[in-house]
Amino acid sequence: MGSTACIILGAPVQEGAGRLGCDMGPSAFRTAGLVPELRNLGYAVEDRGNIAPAPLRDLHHPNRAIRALPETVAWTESIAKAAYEASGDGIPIFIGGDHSLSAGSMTGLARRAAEEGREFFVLWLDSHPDFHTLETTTSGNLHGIPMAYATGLEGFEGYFPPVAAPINPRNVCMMGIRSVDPAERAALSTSGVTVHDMRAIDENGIAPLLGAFLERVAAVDGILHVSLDVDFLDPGIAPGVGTTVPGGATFREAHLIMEMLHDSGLVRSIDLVELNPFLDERGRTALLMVDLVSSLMGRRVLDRPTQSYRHTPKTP
Ligand code: 6HN
Ligand code: MN
Ligand code: MN
Ligand code: MN
Repeated sequence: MGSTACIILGAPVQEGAGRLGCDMGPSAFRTAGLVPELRNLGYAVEDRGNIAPAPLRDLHHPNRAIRALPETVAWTESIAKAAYEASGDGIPIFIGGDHSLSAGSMTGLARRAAEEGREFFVLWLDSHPDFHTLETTTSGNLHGIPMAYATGLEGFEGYFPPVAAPINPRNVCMMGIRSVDPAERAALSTSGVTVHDMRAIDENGIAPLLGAFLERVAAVDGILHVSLDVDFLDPGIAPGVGTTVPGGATFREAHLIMEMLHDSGLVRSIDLVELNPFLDERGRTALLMVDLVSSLMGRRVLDRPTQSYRHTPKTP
């Protein structure tokens, strides 16, 4: 990834979350030094500023729980467009913004991958699967729907933009899952999505689980997108998020994932979502997220790659 450009795209969407504050996320990522950190690693960095939502349309859904449908749809439209465009220019890094931004980023990126004739994969790092449809959400918070939408589940037609290239659920690997609503559990069980909950991480460790997935991506020369929700991390190290769930990934587990991802050479785009600076403590969550990105983009402790479960890229 060293010679590639990083394209920073701010997406200050907060309407998908249950509480306000994620609109300050892009500023916090910039304040925490994301751009200089990437430049220090040798990347050319282009910060394209913040995306604006498309014009609002008057939309109503029979599920009365749903909140901010026109706003979330408008953001999805504009983010998908920006994602599609940026993916032709370098490695897009979306700084959110709540997780509804991934409805746009993943569909725009998957469309690009399909046009290139490449298989699109997603590593989903979150305590939640975000696998609700518009029918099944009970909170009505639309940061709970992006994976269902991007994998082409039914019920979004007529509201959200049509999905040009639905992601194959078999190409999705979720890690860190520990809060699943009943309707999500039912939908996941027949979906083909690989779900590694916290118990799977406790019993196996990160390396074999992630290593097996990376081998699958590499085997077909796939394109890998990483979607990192702050609440994947344990609240003790990452308090700056509205949906904390106890028992999350440790500092060491999260860094190991990032280092393995870098060594794989497979990552082509990243979402950094759900950072809520209003809930953070002196910027520590923002700084930790930037620290993780640094590992993902190539910072090393020693001048050698990780020793095990290393995918050797076909072209050095
Ligand atoms: N996130 N499943 C819950 C809901 O309200 O639908 C939580 C969603 C969390 C969303 O993690 O981005
Ligand atoms: Mn109305
Ligand atoms: Mn999420
Ligand atoms: Mn989450």
